[in-house]
Formats: sequence, C-alpha cells, structure tokens
Amino acid sequence: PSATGRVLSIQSHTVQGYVGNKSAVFPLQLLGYDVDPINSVQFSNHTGYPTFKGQVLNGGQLWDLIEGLEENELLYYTHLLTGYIGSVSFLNTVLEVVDKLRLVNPKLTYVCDPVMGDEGKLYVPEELVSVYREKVIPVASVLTPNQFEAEQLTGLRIQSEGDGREACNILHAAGPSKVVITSINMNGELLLIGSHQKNEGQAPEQFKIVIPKIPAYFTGTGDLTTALLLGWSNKYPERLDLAAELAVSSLQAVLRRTMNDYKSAGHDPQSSSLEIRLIQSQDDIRKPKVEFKAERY
Ligand code: ATP
Ligand code: PLP
Ligand code: PXL
Repeated sequence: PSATGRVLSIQSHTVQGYVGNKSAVFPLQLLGYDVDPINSVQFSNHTGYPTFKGQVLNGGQLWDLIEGLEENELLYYTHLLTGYIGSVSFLNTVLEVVDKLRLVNPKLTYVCDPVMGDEGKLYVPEELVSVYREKVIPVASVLTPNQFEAEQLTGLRIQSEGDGREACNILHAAGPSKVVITSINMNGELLLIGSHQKNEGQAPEQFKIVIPKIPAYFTGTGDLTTALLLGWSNKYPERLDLAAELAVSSLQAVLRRTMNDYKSAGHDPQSSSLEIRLIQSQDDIRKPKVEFKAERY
C-alpha cells in the first residue's frame, strides 16, 4: 500500500529521548509521509526524569507559525496529529488550527490522542477534560485514548471488554469514526480495543488485540502508537483491525529490542522508565511482521 500524506504534527520535542514528536516524526517518515513538526514544548528530556528544563510554546506563538504558513500558501495538509497538550489556551488554539486546515482541505483527517493521564491520575489541568469532551472530540476523526482517558471522556467506568466497546460507541456518537482504546489493563494483560463506525448511525466494526504485559515502564509508547495508527489506517482505510495489528506488532518489536538492549548493557529494566530504541527498530517499523492478531467481535 503506497498511500501517503502530509502530516502537521503538533507535539512535544525533547532534546534527549523519544516522546511526542521525537517518537512520532521518524516512524511516519519511514512509512513515507511528509511530516511537518510544530514543537509545542522544547524540553531537555521528558518530565518523568528527576528534573527538566526548557520552553513552552503558547497559543499565540502557535498561531504565528500557522499564519506564516498561510501567507505562503503552505497550509495544505491531509492529516493533523496532536498529543500531549498542557494548557486550555493552547488546546483552544489547536481547535482554531483544525478549522483553518479544513478551510484549505475539507477532507483533513484529525488524529487526536487526548493525553490527559493514566492509572487513575490526571497529568494535565482538570479544565482540559471538558474542553476535550465538548470541543475537541466533536472535530476529531480518529481518537486514541487509553483506558483512563476513555473513562474521563465518556463518564463510564471501564472494567470489562464490554465496557470498552460501549465507551467506543459513546465516542463515535460524539464525533470520531475511528476509535482505538490503546490499552486497557485486564488480568495482567493489556487489551487494545478498536472500533470503526463506517456509516453514521450504523453499528461499528469492533475488535480487540491481546498484548502480554512486559514488566517494565516505557515512555513515548502512547505517542508512537498513535503515529503508527495514523500511518497504517491511512494506507488501509477500511481495515482498522489490520492497521492496529501492524502498529502493535511494530511497537512490540521496539519494546522487545529496548528490553534486550537495557539488559545487555547491565541495567535493570524495572528500575526506571525506559527510552525506546526507535532508530534501531526502523526495519520493524517499515515492514512489521504481524505477530499480534486482531480478534473481531
Ligand atoms: P496515551 O496516554 O498516549 O493515550 P497509553 O497510555 O495507552 O496512551 P501506553 O500505556 O504507553 O500509552 O501504551 C500504548 C501501547 O504501548 C500499548 O497498546 C502497548 O502495545 C504498548 N505498551 C506500553 N507499555 C507496555 C508494556 N509494559 N508491555 C507491553 N506493551 C506495552
Ligand atoms: N507522564 C507525564 C508527566 C506526562 O506529561 C506524560 C505526557 O504525555 C506522560 C506521562 C504520558 O506518557 P505516554 O503517552 O507514554 O502514556
Ligand atoms: O509521551 C508523552 C510526553 C509528551 N511530552 C512530554 C513528556 C511526555 C511523557 O513524559 O514528558 C514533555
């Protein structure tokens, strides 16, 4: 499949390590996409380290960049990709960016990872939740929440596969035709649930992928997951299940390599959050071997 596109990716930049744009841009380029990154922050390293330093872009500065592109007629994109966003004012500007990009290309696909928190805890200001719920979800085409984020957005408690599927139904009704809950913790395994509503009002096609949990904590995997889902679901627009199989298979190959490298360097992979071995895994990103199969409901 050769379908490609032009992606505007508004995400974090870290000097060292792989989160945000650092974990999304390279894989999308490997899959053949033109990617234009806007760095919503520039930090020395991700915020899970003991300290970090750097700069935060504000909404006005984001808008400046968009105006610069517009003045030169450079605002044609097939996809907008957003991840972690730290403030309401920045998120409101992103909403204006969506409108502007859709004036140029009404078919623009907005792939939104509504990063808000994990494991029962928010790591963004509380006020962001209602902005995502009321203004962002309605304009998103593809949504990739984790379990906690899907709960925040729907008000459901997700304790079973059925709850996960129901959460997807609620999210479809609010906007996005493709929803992937990227990880639900269940019985020591991770469950990915995907849902594609092909026609409005119709029951969505749903599937799950069971992923054995690796005993380590990685950073940037959510960002990589969303980037890979964008890349593959655009190449297989009617096969979200296949897109998810490819994304998960690449990701697990990256994580396996990461674990092995840390171990062979003599580090305990459970002692801290691991930086993914993204560059070393380029073959697994370009041509993933499908080892994780989707099971349709
Ligand atoms: P986000 O917050 O960006 O919406 P998320 O919280 O779901 O996403 P992660 O928890 O990093 O992000 O999980 C994304 C994917 O990474 C999962 O679908 C899974 O494939 C993989 N993954 C992450 N951690 C592990 C792990 N310990 N073992 C196996 N797979 C993992
Ligand atoms: N922890 C903090 C403090 C964050 O700001 C973020 C940002 O997204 C994360 C964790 C999320 O990481 P992930 O997308 O891998 O779940
Ligand atoms: O992966 C999410 C992420 C994005 N941006 C910054 C981060 C993190 C995770 O720690 O620190 C700045």
